[in-house]
Amino acid sequence: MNVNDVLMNVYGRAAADCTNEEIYAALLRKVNELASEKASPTGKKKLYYISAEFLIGKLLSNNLINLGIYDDVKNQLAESGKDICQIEEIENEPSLGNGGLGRLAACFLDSIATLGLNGDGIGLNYHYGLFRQVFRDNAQTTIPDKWLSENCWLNKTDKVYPVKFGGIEVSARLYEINVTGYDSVTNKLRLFDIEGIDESIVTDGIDFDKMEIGKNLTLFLYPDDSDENGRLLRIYQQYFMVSAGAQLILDECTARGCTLRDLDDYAVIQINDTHPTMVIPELIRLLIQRGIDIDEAIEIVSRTCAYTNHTILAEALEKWNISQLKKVVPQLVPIIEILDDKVRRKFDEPAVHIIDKDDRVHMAHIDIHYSFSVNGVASLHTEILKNEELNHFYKLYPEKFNNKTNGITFRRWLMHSNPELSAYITELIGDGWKKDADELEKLLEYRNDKEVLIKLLDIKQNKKIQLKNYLSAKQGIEINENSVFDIQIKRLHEYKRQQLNALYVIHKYLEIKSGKKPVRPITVIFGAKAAPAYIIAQDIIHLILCLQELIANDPEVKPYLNVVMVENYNVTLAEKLIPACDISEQISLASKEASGTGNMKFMLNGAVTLGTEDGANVEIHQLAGDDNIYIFGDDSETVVERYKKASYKAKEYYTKNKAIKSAVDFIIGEELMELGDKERLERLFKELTGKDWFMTFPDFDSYLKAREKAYADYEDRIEWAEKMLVNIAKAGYFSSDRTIAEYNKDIWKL
Ligand code: 26V
Repeated sequence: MNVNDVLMNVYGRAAADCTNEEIYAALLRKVNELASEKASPTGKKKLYYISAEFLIGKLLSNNLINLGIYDDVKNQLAESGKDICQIEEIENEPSLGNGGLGRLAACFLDSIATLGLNGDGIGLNYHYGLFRQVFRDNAQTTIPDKWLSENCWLNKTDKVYPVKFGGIEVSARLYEINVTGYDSVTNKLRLFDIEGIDESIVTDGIDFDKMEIGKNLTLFLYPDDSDENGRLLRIYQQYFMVSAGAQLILDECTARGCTLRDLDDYAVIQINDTHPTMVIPELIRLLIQRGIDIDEAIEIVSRTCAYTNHTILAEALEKWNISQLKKVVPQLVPIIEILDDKVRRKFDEPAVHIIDKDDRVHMAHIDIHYSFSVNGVASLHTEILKNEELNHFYKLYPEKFNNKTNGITFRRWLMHSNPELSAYITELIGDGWKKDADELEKLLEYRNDKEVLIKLLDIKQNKKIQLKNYLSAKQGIEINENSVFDIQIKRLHEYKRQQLNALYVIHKYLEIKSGKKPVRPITVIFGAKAAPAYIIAQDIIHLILCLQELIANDPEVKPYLNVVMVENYNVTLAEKLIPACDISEQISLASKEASGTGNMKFMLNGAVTLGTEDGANVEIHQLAGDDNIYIFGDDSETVVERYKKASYKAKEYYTKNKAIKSAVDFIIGEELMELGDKERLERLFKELTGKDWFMTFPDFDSYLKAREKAYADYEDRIEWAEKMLVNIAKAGYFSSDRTIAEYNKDIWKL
């Protein structure tokens, strides 16, 4: 592609005479064209990956990389005095996801296309996505995040499907985003939107009239569901997505020659968590409508659908009341009742029934009984599903259960976010790793090569300086590039235990105050959004922001400890933070984090993990080896036992352990009370000392010890660089290309 030709064509001016906005708009159109011209995979069978979230991130650079023209375009722009990074800044990031689950779906689309597999994503086109986070008075506030604009990657199609709810019918318009594979085919992300959407009904932050389904349906991702109308709206959204999706799937399959009875030869539907579960009864309903009897329809659909579980947290496993479903999707209720009835005839055990004694429909139970595959997302997670959470189901259907350890796309999380490291790896071992990530192991040859290790440290330092400059320019945050960067970025949830990290910060603050200074300054970086209705999560953000302010204004502590919480943490920020990280905080309560994928991104970029034996950390530990990771805390068996026995008493740890008591008391001590909100700080204090449901205290001592050990080891720079190298070399397993190849071999069989 000749950039100047493209621009001359559109504007009659060359790059040097165009604004960054103009260049972005023209490149977007041209790249979209090039992506569309690429072959699409063919073949009888097609995968449909249905998900309420696709956290795709910005697409310009990603597409340029996958089309193989990134360096060329970058150089051409540079010759005209234009910086591709500045042009990237113009693009809005679509916030079509909450966190890991949505980002995983995006990595998967990239790998599906890269492997040349015939598979599209199906989801929703939320106009405002997830909220944009703004800090005010040391607290999170939320505003709409308008990402759609004239210059975005969404292409309108002329396909429209009717979707009927109890009482109202809407039209689902299909939009598409090209998904480019790396040196491969182009697939599509298909997003449905209602025709009558009305952005003007949003008032006061992210509030809107939840009753106006015909106007609000696709405004936000996961609107606050703390009230009944919010919960109903989620059911509306889910049904809208799966009904339009099911119609699209049947249309496409019949066009390819499917007779419906052989649907599973033409389609495989991967259900991403329980949000798209209604696709099962909806497909059954549509097949019945087209003349197939119900028993056969159930068989056909069960052979076509596969389910992925992403969490064992009870509160995240969706259950809808029959009364809610009767209101929103009355046509599905008789089908769900028949599905439940069939289960009851076969199995007495109430734990596996679909409709429970309180008339609640357990969505995951529909998935497990009526799909042919059930998978967890990391080895430990799948074992816990089989032996604990879903044990009743595992006993019924052992053959359905399988593990697919998550992965990440190296195109975005190394080639794009860390071109310096990427180029150096290629210099050392050639570029075969870009297609076969296992080749990264060739780096091990250099683990004792001082010159290589020094170069790795140089690259890290460079990324730290880049982050420093970025945060300073964009958020007015100042950090010291010679400090150790210790980073925890992920959704805010008590099970992820940002509060444990915050207690460490308080502990360190008190140590410094008492004269014990760290050898090297420490920068603790947080990034996290909290659900608006999740009060304790908001309180934890408040605590961190208060600590940030307190420390920034304390000349005695400031030179040694810096705490910063970046605002509106998203994919774009992750791309800047991860390459600059020294220590990756993965400190969830063992058994609770299904997998984690940030942990893999950090590892790939040469950060060393400080973590519990949870989720994919277990596999990171096995691969990196004891010397190249800092593991602490109770293991999942201990934690599961402690929950079973209900034996945990936070108060006992609080009264007996001096370090815990001092750190926790500080939350309601005068320094923070002066700065912060009394109600919030007191509530958090009470939650920790009275309940601490995610067991922060039992792991506190071992966390301190492991973190101090990591900081001490960091001082031997060459030995540390070897740890970095081993982590990078062993990260190949976490390529989503490997994960997708496994899905295809074991489940999809495309
Ligand atoms: C959802 C909710 C919604 C209601 C409030 C509490 C709550 C807590 C957790 C969730 C998680 C939903 C599923 C999810 O996002 N799981 C994440 O999936 C990632 C990809 O597999 C995985 O890496 C993360 O460990 C897992 O938490």
